[in-house]
Amino acid sequence: MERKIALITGASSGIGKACALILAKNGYDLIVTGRRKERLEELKKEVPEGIEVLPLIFDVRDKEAVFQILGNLPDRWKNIDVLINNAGNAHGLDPIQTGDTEDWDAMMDINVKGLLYVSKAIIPGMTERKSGTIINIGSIAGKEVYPNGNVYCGSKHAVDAITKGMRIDLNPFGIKVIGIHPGLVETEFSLVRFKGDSERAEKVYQGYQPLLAQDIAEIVEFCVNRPAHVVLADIVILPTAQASATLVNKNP
Ligand code: NDP
Ligand code: 8X3
Repeated sequence: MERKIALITGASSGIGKACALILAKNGYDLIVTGRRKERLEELKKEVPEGIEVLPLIFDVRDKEAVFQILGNLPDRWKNIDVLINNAGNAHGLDPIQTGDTEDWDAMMDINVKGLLYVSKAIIPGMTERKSGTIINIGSIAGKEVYPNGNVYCGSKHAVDAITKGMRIDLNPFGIKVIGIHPGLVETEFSLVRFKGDSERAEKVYQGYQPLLAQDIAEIVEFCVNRPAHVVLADIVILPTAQASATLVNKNP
């Protein structure tokens, strides 16, 4: 029997990388994407023997590159069973009145439009085969809004709405659409949000036990191993210390 194929965007670090590795352990061959080629080449060395990995280097904002690369996959890689739309980040944490338009562009272009472009490239194969699973990584920021989170929260609310829309439109094709919405996960996320300020980034995860990327990967593993008639449509996962987007029980 042919092995299943998963495509994970943003697999060069954090949640995406953990998802790639756990799916490899579950026997999936992997298409892994991101901008950092060397990271994706490294990931190839970490998968169990026999698992095949195809790294694809592109920026999800680059519509032409997305369609050119994903539209011309080698035949062996065309039948994607699981798509994980994970690539994304926050850029800045500023009040709306002083927010930087470049940060706004980055968040909307990567988190929302990038997800749409990749999905548009992959969905036709799924509708044709009448099977597939799409997992969109949203956020607690897509369920709630917090101070200075304005545009990032907007981008993740969009991901939540698009996920629901995908579930409705793809329902006649038997395609599962899943939204996973994590709270605080210790990854490179805050380092990117705070533009390389590692001291500020580390503080986000101090004084409590944040989620680990592996925790999200285990949810993904559970989702893809459900029987054909079961879809976990919408999942919010928080660290035990986090009660809401803004309430974290630090140093109890
Ligand atoms: P990381 O910064 O560790 O990973 C982000 C990934 O996205 C990287 O692999 C990066 O790859 C990729 N990426 C970013 N921008 C682009 C781009 N323009 N084109 C292609 N790939 C890109 O953060 P996380 O693992 O935490 O984030 C993964 C997802 O989880 C994001 O959507 C984030 O919003 C979401 N999330 C994170 C939470 C957290 O607390 N960490 C909580 C809730 C949701 P590269 O740089 O190589 O291109
Ligand atoms: C990442 C989690 O709370 O920083 O989406 O928005 S948060």
